Amino acid sequence: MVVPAIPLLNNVKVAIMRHVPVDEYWTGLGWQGGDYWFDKTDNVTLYTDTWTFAVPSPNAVYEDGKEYTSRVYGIDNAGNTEVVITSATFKYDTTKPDTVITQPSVYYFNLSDIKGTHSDTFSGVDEVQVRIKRVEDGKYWEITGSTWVAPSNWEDASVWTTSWTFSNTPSWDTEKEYVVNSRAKDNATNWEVVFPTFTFACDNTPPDSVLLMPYIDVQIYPSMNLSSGTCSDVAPGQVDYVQICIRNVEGGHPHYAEASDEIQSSDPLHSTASPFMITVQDRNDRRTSTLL
Ligand SMILES: [Ca+2]
Ligand SMILES: [Ca+2]
Repeated sequence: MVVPAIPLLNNVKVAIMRHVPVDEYWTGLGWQGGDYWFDKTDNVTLYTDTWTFAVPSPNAVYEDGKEYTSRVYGIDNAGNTEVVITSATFKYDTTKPDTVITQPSVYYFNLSDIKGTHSDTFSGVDEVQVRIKRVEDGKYWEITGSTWVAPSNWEDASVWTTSWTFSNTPSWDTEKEYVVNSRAKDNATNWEVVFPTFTFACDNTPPDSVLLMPYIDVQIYPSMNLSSGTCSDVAPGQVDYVQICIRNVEGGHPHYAEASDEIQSSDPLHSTASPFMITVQDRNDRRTSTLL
């Protein structure tokens, strides 16, 4: 014959309090100023040495961002009541956390760390993750195998007070596009769902330029009101700007001008030795200079 386990306690009393606007107890129907205790006659179930409490109408109890206290005490089979009431105060948080990607902040980049900020209302950020996708094949960066995998893969970032950093980045292939996402989990285990996305291209290849006017093999001109040439950068890299230096080899100082500007110089441009330097820079600050 199986003897049913007898609870060690005769009864357990449980209460839920809220503190705003004032201390009140949940009755199952509403809040009241005086004590209200649930027990084995309603929502408390006793087992041998444990108990459970089914919160009545829980959706009506909890409000986002509010603080609550659970209180409990036991009564033994001899009728003795626990003197010290056990209580636990907790916050209810259903507001999702938020992250922002601050680095990279421009389309073209060449860097080792991805960085950002985080915030959360009520419980605070517990964890931040980063996901890096290689656009070329749609695969995701995985630290463990130091490889790219097909299934979506998130990796942990280091979390600071209001910021996060991710240093376990892959070796970026030049002229390739990547997409980075970040997301946070708060201390109430709410995950950020609408997370930020940033697309960037790693560009380690300097751009190129060709000077057409003055042309290198024609070194004597009657006048030189306009200089021109071509510039290029391997896609998806782009030329940021072109710079031209005109040097008077007879002792003058170099003159610089943006390519979009009209170059005006009082210096004669009929030198026979390297009077021009042309510099072109792409949007990742990679630069090529050619002395003509
Ligand atoms: Ca939250
Ligand atoms: Ca480039």
